[in-house]
Amino acid sequence: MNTVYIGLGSNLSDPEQQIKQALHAISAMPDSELVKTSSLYFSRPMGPQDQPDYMNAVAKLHTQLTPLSVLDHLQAIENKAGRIRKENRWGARVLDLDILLYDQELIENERLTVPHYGLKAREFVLIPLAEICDDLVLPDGDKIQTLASNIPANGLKIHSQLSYPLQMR
Ligand code: ROI
Repeated sequence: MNTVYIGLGSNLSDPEQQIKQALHAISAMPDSELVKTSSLYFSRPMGPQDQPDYMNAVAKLHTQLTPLSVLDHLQAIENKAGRIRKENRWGARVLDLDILLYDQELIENERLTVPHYGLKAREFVLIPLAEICDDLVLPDGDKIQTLASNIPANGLKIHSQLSYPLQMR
């Protein structure tokens, strides 16, 4: 059994619903169990500011799938949501699903870098991670609680709870 943390983000096409639907799809992944979700957060865009605010959340998954198989499933969920790949790397997106951590593994290949390269610089990742796992330690020994309490919140705020099992509209 492996523990995977997934970052979810959306700023187009009803972001709240995109994130709820994505969590529902993640909960249906084979050989996996969605064990915890953070609150749903409002966040200011990182990168170009001429795009809508984001909704972000993180989820904790137990899985028997390999990292690349998890990635395949997440990309299929993104594609189903209408995500167009090769769009502006820093631009608005319907749905972004990132593998943040896979156990304590360090993964570096052409499809995947874990821990996620942006993890330590993103308040919309660190603060929700600290919410659901306050004793989490990164592979390099950094404590999530320390990182989360030292990063500027940049307007990040809780929008609503994501109770699980999810209430689908
Ligand atoms: N900014 C915020 N606030 N949330 C995101 O999920 C997000 N995702 C991105 C970029 C464009 C870096 N900015 C973001 O990919």
